[in-house]
Amino acid sequence: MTALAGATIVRECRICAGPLMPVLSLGSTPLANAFVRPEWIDEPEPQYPLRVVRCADCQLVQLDVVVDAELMFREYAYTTSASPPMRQHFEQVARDLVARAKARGKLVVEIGSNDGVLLAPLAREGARPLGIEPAHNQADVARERGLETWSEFFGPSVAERIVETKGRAALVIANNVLAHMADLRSVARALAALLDDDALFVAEVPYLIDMLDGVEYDTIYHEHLSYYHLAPLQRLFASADLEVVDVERLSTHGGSIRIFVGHAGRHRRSERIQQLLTDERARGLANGEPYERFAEQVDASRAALLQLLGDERTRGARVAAYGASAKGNTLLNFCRIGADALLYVADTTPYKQGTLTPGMRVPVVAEGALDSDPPDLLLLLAWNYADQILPRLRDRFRGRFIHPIPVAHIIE
Ligand code: DWN
Ligand code: ZN
Repeated sequence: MTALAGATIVRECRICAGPLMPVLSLGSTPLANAFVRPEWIDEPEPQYPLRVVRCADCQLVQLDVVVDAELMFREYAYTTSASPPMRQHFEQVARDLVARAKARGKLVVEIGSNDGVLLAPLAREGARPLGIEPAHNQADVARERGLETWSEFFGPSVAERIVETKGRAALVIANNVLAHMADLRSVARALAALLDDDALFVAEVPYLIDMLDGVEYDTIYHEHLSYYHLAPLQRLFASADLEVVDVERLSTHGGSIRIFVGHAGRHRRSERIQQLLTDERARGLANGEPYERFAEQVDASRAALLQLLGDERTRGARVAAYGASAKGNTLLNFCRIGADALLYVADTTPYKQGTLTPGMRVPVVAEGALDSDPPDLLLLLAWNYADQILPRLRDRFRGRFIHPIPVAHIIE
């Protein structure tokens, strides 16, 4: 490990300690959720190298620059409830998982519970939910809603305290948070201690294969330390005598997998595990070729987006963006698209409105700007919700959309 102010450079794989090989560099960027408030505009924004590497042994794709978790997650702009599709998604997740884990009346722990978007439906399904959420601002919102939440980073000592005070859990859930965790092996050990004998750990993580296929380079930012496929996850959980027993593919966040994990030997193992492992092997990830292709596609994607924006501006089009997502900030910074090219970014999250995007400093505004200052084109920075956003915005926005990936294209 090597020090860098506010960050650490790691030299070995976070799952198996194997050697790391380069995949792609996206330059240096500020933190993707570090929206700049007006009173901070004269302050420098810390930037950190955004470098993707892969393990030569277990093949985990990961970042080798790890920004301190305290800097990224204690105060957190991303508010899950601000995205209506995620609210619906988590209603369904609560119904399905409480039934599958037979968790009615039992302790269900959610790691990374944000503003309680899943804790609330878990309670309605009759479980006894406990949220673990390091971001004080988000944990406060959940507590105000009457949802018990501890403002902590999950790990062995938190697991121990939960077991001491509440017993072991029937179900532990971690959605879109395993990618944020640096010390994966101690998290796996903590899960082993927290799970009851026949309990399940269920996690949703963005899927590496979907990122590669969709050229979703914008999902790379410092919060996302790992870009998972199933094979390295299996190895991680085996290190704590846990076993991945089922897997599903999901469309959320540009393509994710949901893994089901239990104590080794306690559950029937789904055939879907072997199928997905076979598919993954057929990709030839170990020979590096898919990553070389990805790096070329990323450069081509940036060039195509800049060309399209340049052509439209030459024609006099007024362009704004929609969805001040974290991934949008990777995209804007990597492509160097700033306030000279975009009027604003409209977003439903009150916390982000009135700020500037990190790095490129485009003003973030409420959706009302689409009426008061209508653009001709909207660059979709939350393309993962295109199917929901486009029909909804049609009432108030008559212009065209730019969908930035895999290759920038216009949607009329
Ligand atoms: O892991 C992470 C993922 C899951 O969520 C985090 N590290 C941070 C976050 O990533 P993101 O910010 O790229 O996620 P979203 O969900 O794509 O962000 C969408 C943004 O767009 C939010 O700021 C909300 C906003 N939005 C909107 O303005 N109108 C979203 C919808 C659906 C809308 O209709
Ligand atoms: Zn490894």
